[in-house]
Amino acid sequence: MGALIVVDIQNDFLPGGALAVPRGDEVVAVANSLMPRFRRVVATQDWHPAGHKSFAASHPGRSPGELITLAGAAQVLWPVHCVQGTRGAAFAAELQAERVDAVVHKGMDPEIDSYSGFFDNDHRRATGLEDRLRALGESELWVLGLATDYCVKATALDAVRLGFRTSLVVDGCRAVELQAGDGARAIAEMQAAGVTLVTSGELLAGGSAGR
Ligand code: VGL
Ligand code: ZN
Repeated sequence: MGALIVVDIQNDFLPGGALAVPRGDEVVAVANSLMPRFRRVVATQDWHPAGHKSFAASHPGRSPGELITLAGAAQVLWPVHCVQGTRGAAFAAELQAERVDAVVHKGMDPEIDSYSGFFDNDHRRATGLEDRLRALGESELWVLGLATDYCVKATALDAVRLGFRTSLVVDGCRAVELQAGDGARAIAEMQAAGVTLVTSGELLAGGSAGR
């Protein structure tokens, strides 16, 4: 039993995109190599309405990288990114999206951000990912994608909290790193929370990873 969760491998998070993750393009080949090895592949897409409150442009006088309070919590302001239906929100062209069994959208509520594939940032509203995985009978998850220090971290932390056996495919992730070291800190935090660290090489050598 096992499902691969492919987090936010979208054009806007690749080099040249609106919220480019350094070397974010390198995770595409890792995802492509692993997807055929899993019985189930679920991909998340950051899927914001125009004018989303996580965009600096939605707050006159604010710039990307600044912190504000949104829905009672600290919120980093981002460049406009992953607006529903735009090219920037589409999966990376090289991603073998035909291998994706289900797509879960997040970040649609204009008033609150959603880093996790499972819940909005206040944990009040679920995206449907948990229900989907439970309906499929999946209890063991492998997570990769973009970005390590935001959506990958939030997704993996929620997964362990929800009781899924959760592994992070470390070489299948890249970090934004607003502060140097954010990626390594995120990985340490996931590991401390009970996430197992693996590499794609280990999974591929194991033959039928996650089956
Ligand atoms: C993400 C910042 C804003 C991510 C999404 O996918 O990690 N980061 N929206
Ligand atoms: Zn976003």
